[in-house]
Amino acid sequence: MTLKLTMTAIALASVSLPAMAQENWDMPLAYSASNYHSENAAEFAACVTDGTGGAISITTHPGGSLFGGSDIKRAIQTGQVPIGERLLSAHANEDAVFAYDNVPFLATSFDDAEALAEIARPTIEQVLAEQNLTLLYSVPWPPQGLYFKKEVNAVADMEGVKFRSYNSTTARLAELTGMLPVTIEAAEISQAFATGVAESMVSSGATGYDRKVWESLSHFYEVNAWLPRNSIMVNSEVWADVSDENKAIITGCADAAAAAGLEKAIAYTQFTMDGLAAGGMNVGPASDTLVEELKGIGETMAAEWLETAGEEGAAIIEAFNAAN
Ligand code: PCA
Repeated sequence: MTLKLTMTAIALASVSLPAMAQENWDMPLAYSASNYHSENAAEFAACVTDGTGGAISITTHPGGSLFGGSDIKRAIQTGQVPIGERLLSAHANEDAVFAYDNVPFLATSFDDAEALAEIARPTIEQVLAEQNLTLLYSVPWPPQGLYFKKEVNAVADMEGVKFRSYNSTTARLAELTGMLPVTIEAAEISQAFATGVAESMVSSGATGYDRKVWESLSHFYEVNAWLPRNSIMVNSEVWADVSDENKAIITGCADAAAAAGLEKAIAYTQFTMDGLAAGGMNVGPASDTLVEELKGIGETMAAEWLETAGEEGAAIIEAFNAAN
């Protein structure tokens, strides 16, 4: 009797299966599983999987395990994966406007970073659309500060230091401060610092904490230079095939993830700075001299960005300044 019932259930299930299209979406992430961006993406994935009743089931792959950070955007564009997360500013070589969130000292608080992202969003969406990508949501990193393995009180102290960069803006910062940039993904930095390939970086307390950089570095200077963002994008052809009903569910999950991600970023800021200090690092504000010098360099970088980002870039900055 039981067997018969089970067999009937199997028969029914197999009859009804073809009618219910089920898709599995692999979602590559570049950062460690314990980082709040990755945790947030996992919650987003669960929201979509539950919300669509399993019709679209998303599986996250953190830590660069499916694709490394530098390959994720192309993988989504070309349909190797339907969805993924990427630090868009690392693609400023494709369109300078992608680095709007790396203009030094433009937006230095979470509130300002959100306002700037809101203003830039239509432009970013348009550029992404031309690349077969649809933006779902973006989440900020905490404010960017400077890491060293020695005390640094002025730009002169940075001369010749090997500097880990994560995009062209950070590489340019290294050049303008006399350092030697080498591009390394976050997933690889613990090793880079341990082996001496790099001995400095600009990043958040979050990334230093995630990668336990106190094992190699000694100082974190709060600079609040900018708050770069991770963007979650879906392949536009895949998106076009999603039913209107599921699109609404995914967009709802994306809006919730944007809000939750922001809250997580804010909470993670102090938590990770405390964690760096607990690991033995000197954590504190940069000296007045260093801040002044960095602001001068920041002006140069902002002017350079405006030159390459053209009218679209200028319009974003003007709208932001007008609102602030
Ligand atoms: N962490 C990322 C990007 C910005 C940040 O805070 C990184 O260092 O790669």
